[in-house]
Amino acid sequence: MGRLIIVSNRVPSPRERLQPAGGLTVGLRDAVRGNESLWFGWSGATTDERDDDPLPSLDVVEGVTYATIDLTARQLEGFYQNFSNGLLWPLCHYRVGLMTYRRSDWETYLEVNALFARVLVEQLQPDDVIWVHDYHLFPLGQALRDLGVTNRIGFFLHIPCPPWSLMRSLPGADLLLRDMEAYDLVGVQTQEDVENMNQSFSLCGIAARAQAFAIGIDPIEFHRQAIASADTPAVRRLVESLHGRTLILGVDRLDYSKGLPERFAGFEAFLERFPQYRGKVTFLQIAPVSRGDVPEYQALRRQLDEQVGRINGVHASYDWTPVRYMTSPVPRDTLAGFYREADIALITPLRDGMNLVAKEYVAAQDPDDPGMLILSHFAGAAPEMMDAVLVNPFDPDEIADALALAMEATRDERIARFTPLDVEVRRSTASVWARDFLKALKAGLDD
Ligand code: GDG
Repeated sequence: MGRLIIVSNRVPSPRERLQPAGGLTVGLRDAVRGNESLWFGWSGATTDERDDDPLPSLDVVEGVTYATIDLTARQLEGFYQNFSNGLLWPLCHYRVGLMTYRRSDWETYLEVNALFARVLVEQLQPDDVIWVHDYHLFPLGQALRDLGVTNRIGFFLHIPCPPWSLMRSLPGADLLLRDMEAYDLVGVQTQEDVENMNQSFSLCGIAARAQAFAIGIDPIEFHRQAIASADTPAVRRLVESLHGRTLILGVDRLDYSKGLPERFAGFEAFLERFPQYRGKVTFLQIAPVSRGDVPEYQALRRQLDEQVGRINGVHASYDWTPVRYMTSPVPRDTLAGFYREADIALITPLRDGMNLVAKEYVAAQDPDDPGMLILSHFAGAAPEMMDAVLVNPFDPDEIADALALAMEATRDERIARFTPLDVEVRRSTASVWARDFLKALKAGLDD
């Protein structure tokens, strides 16, 4: 059996190599374990301009070889900050108004993909199976084919795929999509993404087809972590600080796709329309800063600082602060304990590929006394989680009504909603996702 080659812009940090944290690293842990594997990508560091292709630095941890290269500051800016995060990210999250397009960034994006291909090809063996991840690397498969690579190559898009009517806002979108013909399998998160991507393929006359593979988490491990954390100082301090108030929790990277201003507006509408709950609830929003060097993210951060300050200024009393807002990250085990203590999770992205936070919240609950999940229709997780309280995050009153419903739910009502969610989260795990994708990618190879 050939090796599994994983390619993603960032590879797990040395710490994550031993202790996988996110969906991608958790999902691939089983796939890479017991199989000779190589994980290739950017090191996270920058280097001076150079003429020659870099040699990757190699690190072997538990049988997995991590091969990484540095990028120059110019490559990082054009490929990563500008084209990937300043253009493809908003486009794929249906926010064309936030896109910034420059031809030079598109060229740098292609240049870095071609560089990745040239460095990777030196590492390849004939029966390796290659799995490319996410929007940074759309053209990588074609760049590898151009170098004569005939191995199986699969691609998975972690973020949403918009319909062609939006996709075509990107100058050269058809060229980007045409490169997908190089892949033997194109995976996306949801059926809606499949329909959108296949529509673009058909309209552009591209002979590729997408399939849905919903990513998940490791629910057994996360449940264990949540229970283990309950008795730690941080979780105890949070619980004591609530003085018996209901805890509403939000956890998101500080990103405009996550709908944070809309969520705060919804919480404010809740305080105004349901005054009986004033002083009885605490909304804790954890929003670690992300992509802080992109101007749109800086503007969002300023907007949230102002909005939270204003809500607390207007609604707080001398012994109650309605919103607790923090932009520094919380350690993962502590986070698991916070989820378990939260009575309500408020997860309202405007668009999200999947949203693993919703699945982590469910996995962390006590099945005999579970909390309530309020989830946006526009999370990729929503079609799998129809028993959550689903909301349209653009309507603050709908968020307010959902919060009131969650506040009033009896234990039986909470259990009735929770049980099917729990079944789904335990069924559609990260390892099932990786296994199903790789099975489809390798189909026919073993015959
Ligand atoms: C992309 C897609 C898709 C958050 N705050 C802290 C923290 N987190 C962790 C959460 C969760 C992860 O970050 C976020 O995952 P999501 O799936 O919710 O969102 P993205 O980061 O946008 O991920 C998304 C995903 O890829 C996988 O395909 O689901 O749609 O956008 O695991 O727990 N972790 C720690 N401290 C924090 O403060 N330790």
